[in-house]
Amino acid sequence: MAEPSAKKARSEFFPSISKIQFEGPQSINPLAFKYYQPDEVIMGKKMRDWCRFAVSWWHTFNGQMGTDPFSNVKTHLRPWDVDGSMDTFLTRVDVAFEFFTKLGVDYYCFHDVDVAPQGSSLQEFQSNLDVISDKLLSKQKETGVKLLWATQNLFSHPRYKDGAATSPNFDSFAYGCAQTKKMLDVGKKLDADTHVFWGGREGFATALNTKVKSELDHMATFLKMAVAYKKKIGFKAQFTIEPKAREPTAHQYDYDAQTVIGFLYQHGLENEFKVNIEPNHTTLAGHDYEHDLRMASALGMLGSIDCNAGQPYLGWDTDEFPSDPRKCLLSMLIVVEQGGIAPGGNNFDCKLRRESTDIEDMFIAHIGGMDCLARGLIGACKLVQEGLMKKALEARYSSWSTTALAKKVEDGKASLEEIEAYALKTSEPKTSSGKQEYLEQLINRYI
Ligand code: XLS
Ligand code: NI
Ligand code: NI
Repeated sequence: MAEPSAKKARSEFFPSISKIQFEGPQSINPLAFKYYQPDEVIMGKKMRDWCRFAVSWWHTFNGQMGTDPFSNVKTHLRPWDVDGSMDTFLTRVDVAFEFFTKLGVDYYCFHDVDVAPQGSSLQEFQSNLDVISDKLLSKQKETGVKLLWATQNLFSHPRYKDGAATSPNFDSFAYGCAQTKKMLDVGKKLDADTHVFWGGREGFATALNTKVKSELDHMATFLKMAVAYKKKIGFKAQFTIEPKAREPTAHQYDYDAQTVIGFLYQHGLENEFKVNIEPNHTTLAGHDYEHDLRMASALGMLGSIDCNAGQPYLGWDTDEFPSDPRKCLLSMLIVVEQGGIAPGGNNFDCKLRRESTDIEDMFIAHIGGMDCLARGLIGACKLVQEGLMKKALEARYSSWSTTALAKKVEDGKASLEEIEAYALKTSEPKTSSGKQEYLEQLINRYI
């Protein structure tokens, strides 16, 4: 397959935009950072290493580009979106790396189908991926931009209409395995830090036609084979599963963080996978924005973040750029408390609104998201360093550290009988205030 012409490869796709600079919180320039200073060290780490920002290929370069459930006609018309040829896909690599470099982002992520045309057979798709990944590799070397994660799209093609790892059709399952194997090879070639498994259509529309137990067992087997292959080829990436409660199926298996973590333990996969949390999915599960980040982190399973936001008035996966400082503070607080997010990161599984049609909006959206999370990081570090929240938390649980029997309970060495004896000789418990309003007021100090 021919490389794009030298003229195309050299040309600038964003000629009016130069490298985005930090101008400080007083700046009103939408094309400048107000908070994000990549090399600024805060609590022992550079901001870039706390945040590990990544651009998502599918929403930014060739996703649905302004389509929504009510129109598949694109509103984001880009000059490089010529056709479905290899030439167009190769040009997009130049577009993408110019974008990453000007934005100053260290990572990117993609699905197989985002970067290469599928052609008319699996063989053709694989060889297209070989050509494209050669170019991605040389661009990575040239720019220093790295791959946060790659994944296989096992949900768009009609063969996956009933799922892939949980398909009732074995051949669809087999195609899903082939795509996965190939993407593990590509991930290794491009030195990806993690590898994401989003279940896509792993779930069911109705239980009336579904062998639920067999499907779940097939999914576990699929994941085990992926682990085995990863080890065989010496691919070091952290595997993650991305939970999602709804969409596309009415009943998604990977409902939320705790469901996925339970599944991993059930199948002895808890040391092989972590979770990639998308807060927009968390809200679809009926939880608060940062709930799954909190649960996953508390259980030592938070591996990476698809940092986006939903639209509560719509109730579907709208993939908006994060712009709420309170939510960003609470998310970054979890990252700071667990000491970082590496080898995962914050990838923008976010898309411009259908109405946002200017090319510069691509930059403004990412700058806004990066800045909002950087601001959250700064606030979170201050909150942790000042220690007031921790003090309130410790006070609330103090009886667990001041009572000898409580320690025995935590060590799993106490019996119900001895606790009964303790309760019988202890006067009515004096509980303390939960201090929710105080803490809500306190949090606002760091936003
Ligand atoms: C879809 C998911 C998807 C994953 C990657 O809702 O968020 O974009 O992040 O397959
Ligand atoms: Ni996602
Ligand atoms: Ni999503």
